[in-house]
Amino acid sequence: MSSLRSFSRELQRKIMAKFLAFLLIFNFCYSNYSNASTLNGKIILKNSKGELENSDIETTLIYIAPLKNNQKFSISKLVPKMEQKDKAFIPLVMPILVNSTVEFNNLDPYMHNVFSTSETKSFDLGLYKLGDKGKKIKFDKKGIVNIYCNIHEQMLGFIVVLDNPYFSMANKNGEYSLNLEKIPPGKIRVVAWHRFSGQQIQEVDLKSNEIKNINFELTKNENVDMDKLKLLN
Ligand SMILES: [Cu+2]
Repeated sequence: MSSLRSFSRELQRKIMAKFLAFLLIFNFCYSNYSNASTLNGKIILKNSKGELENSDIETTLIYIAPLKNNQKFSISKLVPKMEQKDKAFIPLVMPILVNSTVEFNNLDPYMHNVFSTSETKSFDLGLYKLGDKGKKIKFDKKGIVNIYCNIHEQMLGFIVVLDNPYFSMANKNGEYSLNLEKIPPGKIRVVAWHRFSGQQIQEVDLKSNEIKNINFELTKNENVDMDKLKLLN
């Protein structure tokens, strides 16, 4: 009996040792996998004549093209809001992670309607006025969704549905900063997108814990067909 007890103690000890070794290795791999790299940069926007045209530079989106490592990302609990104010969609360009839900609120004292006929997501929220409870749509496919109002022809917004959370809008000076936490070192593609210029791509060989500077110069094409904008695959 006592030999059986000591055998079982021995077994427990071995299992515990294996478990501790596993924890140690797991922790090592995981800490190697984490990456505190940051991308910073500046966007310059020019017109077709080559002159600086930075008036709507803050509508430039910077994102990381699809990563090849099947990483899964969790959706933020904060519901992003696209508002209708002074006959415009605010923000004009809204990047979100795929499967996020967006709330649409009318802040004007008159009716608006919100709809899209985009391949990525087509929907129609009908007419609604100030104070009507925010209407919500889930975007379950990546791509660019053009948003319109059928009362005010000039209203156009974009929801850009991306498959990773590494995205940022430029600020009024054209600067951006992207925290690349948890992207493993290796080659990534950084994309700058403006609705008038299409996309510009730069490949970056990312190392662990590095701060990199990537600048973009985009040229506007005022004749671009807004209904044919596409994301990079
Ligand atoms: Cu409207």
